[in-house]
Amino acid sequence: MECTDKTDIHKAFDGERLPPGQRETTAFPVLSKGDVPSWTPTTEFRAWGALDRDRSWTLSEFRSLPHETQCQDFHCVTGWSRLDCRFTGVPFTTLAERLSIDDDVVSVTFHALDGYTTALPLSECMRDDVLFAWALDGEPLSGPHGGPLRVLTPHKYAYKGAKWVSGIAFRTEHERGYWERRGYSDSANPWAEERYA
Ligand SMILES: Nc1nc2c(c(=O)[nH]1)N[C@H]1C(S)=C(S)[C@@H](COP(=O)(O)O)O[C@H]1N2
Ligand SMILES: [Mo]
Repeated sequence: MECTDKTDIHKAFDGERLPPGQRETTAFPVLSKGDVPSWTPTTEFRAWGALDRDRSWTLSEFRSLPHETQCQDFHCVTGWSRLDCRFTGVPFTTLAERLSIDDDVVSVTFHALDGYTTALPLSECMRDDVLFAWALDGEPLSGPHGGPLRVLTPHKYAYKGAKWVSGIAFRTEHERGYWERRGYSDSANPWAEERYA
């Protein structure tokens, strides 16, 4: 399968491929704050906030947006990294091109069906490797790993990537997410070992 390689992004962070304090695993552990929520047939992915108008996509509409398969590394703040994950999905930048984002937007909050939230500055979202993905290694993303739709943020610890993502809010002020309010770093750069606030 054709795969755009994003496994060299560590160079831009002056770091090794395996960030400090991480160990490589070939397993893919599941880390969720609670049970796997269900995506019902009426659930839509929504974009709202400081936009010219709110937008929504059904899952099939979302999957018909321009998408690609990327090779990405995945770094969990608890110390494991899974290298060479092949995720298929829509880049944040592709979605952003279809929105009219107000000039005063500074931050995006990602909302998930389990009540989880996480947020990133808009500038840290505007990367083609920030992916809304529905497949891993050629298979549909499993429920425990965030299927049918999750976010990947390979430039951050993985808690910045919301599983079961149901929407994104464009905000004129940054707000902290679920783990960020509970002591985890808001900047979450793996190569600077920004684990805790
Ligand atoms: N909606 C939601 N997204 C989430 C979480 C969660 O509990 N709920 N956990 C985060 C954390 S802490 C990590 S490390 C990764 C884990 O992804 P995985 O279970 O696919 O390994 O998802 C992140 N995204
Ligand atoms: Mo995590």
